[in-house]
Amino acid sequence: MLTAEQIRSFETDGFLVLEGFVPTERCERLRTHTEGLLRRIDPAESTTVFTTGGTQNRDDYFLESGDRIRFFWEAEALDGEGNLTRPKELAVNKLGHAMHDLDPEFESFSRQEGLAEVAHDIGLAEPLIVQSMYIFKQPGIGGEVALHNDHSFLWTEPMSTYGMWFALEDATTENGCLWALPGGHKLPQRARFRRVPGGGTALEEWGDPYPTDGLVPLEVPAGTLVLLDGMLPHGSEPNRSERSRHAYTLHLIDAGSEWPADNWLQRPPEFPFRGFRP
Ligand SMILES: O=C(O)CCC(=O)C(=O)O
Repeated sequence: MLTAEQIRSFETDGFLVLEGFVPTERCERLRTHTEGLLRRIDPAESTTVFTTGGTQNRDDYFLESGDRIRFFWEAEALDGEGNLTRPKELAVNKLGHAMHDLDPEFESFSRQEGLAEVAHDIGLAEPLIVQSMYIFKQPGIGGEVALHNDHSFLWTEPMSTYGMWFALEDATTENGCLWALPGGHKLPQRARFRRVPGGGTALEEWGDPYPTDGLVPLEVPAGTLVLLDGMLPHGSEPNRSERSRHAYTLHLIDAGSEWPADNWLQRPPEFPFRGFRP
């Protein structure tokens, strides 16, 4: 699926941009389907917001979402009492984290032709999809995603975490595209997010912060697939523009690696992680 040159580029940079991987009509179909899901959510279900930065102590509503489909609000969409200040469709930060196993439309997008081959080409002998997220990056209030690597949040022994990030809309520096540090996947691990005894989670950090010199914007059209090494520092800026920047992500690990019991995301034994086969 990938050429030797593309694999070399992924290994050198820690990311690879594949424009035109998904037909734009398929992106539009997923966006329309998700609009339907948003229409059906009940805002009374939760006041949980999703922001990054700080110690990231997540609540049970978040921690129980590994085998469900839950929604998380933008911080700027709620007032001091937790009331929505805008229509719910323009207030959700993201959906997560098991759409790929629970919703037929997401399931077929997540297991579309070509992805198993791509996962194999970047080094996953037996890929498992551990989570999915639909990220809205709402107009005006889409929150920043602080510079991080995905292995900090989805830890395996040894490191076998990879991300597949699909642009469902054009992503530019105006509406909060991804930024990445080419070659930064070779820097040492410097953080780990995990469940802590007594409940909740914490982000432990050590060593030097990631350098920000050398970060590059990944401005990509809808239909682009961006592959991310689990060690690669990446993030995105707030969206202060009038245009949304919808994206869908899958995170993968290798079945041969160990998934620690204190990772935030846990599945019951009767609902294990699955790979790309339907
Ligand atoms: O879409 C974004 O803005 C950030 C997504 C991200 O960092 C991730 O999926 O790991």
